[in-house]
Amino acid sequence: MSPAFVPLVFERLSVEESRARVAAFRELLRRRRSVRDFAPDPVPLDVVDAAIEAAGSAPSGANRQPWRFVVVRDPETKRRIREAAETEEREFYERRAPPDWLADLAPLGTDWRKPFLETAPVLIVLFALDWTAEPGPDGRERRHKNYYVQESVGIALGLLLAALHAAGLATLTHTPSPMGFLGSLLGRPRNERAYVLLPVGYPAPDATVPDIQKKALEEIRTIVE
Ligand code: IYR
Repeated sequence: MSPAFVPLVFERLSVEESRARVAAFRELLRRRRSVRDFAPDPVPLDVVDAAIEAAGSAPSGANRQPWRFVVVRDPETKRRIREAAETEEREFYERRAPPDWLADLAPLGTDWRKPFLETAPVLIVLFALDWTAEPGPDGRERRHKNYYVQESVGIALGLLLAALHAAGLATLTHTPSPMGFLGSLLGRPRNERAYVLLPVGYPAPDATVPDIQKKALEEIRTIVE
């Protein structure tokens, strides 16, 4: 089967316009911070949905779109997620984490307690799909493999963080380790692997963030010419 093609929709910008737009985008993204103190105020579901649609525009291996975004708003489910996450995190901070790792985390002021998992009005659990179950010719379930799943889901996550930030919402990129409890707690199918847990909401009025810096351009960019 030959693929169908359509004309590309593309607006070529002047260099001045490019500069202005990328500078505005950079300044917007520079104000994004990982937030751990949330206000309990609800967030509009349609805003979250639009951000998920933005994330779903990400490129992916063979356009297989190997992701599922589970939006948790139920307080009881959030409570159970907090309980399970804190059990794992307590084990991490008190036993599993090597001293070097704990030293690297010290400037962030984190510990095993995760109250934000209940305070934030929304938790988005992003699942990565290593394969998709499809009925084969014999009617039995067949595994259709996905490609570059880590890369694809990582790109979608980046777009989701940017979209939620652009919408004026705060997030935390939270990875309780291990995250297997999320699939069972949320009743997800076997092919879905928890990738990240994002509390989403408005920051508490007295929220603080660690005084940390991003690397300068000279530290992260090398030119070959
Ligand atoms: N998952 C733990 C520990 C943690 C690990 C890294 I790497 C961080 O950048 C932040 C935290 C926690 O969420 O506290």
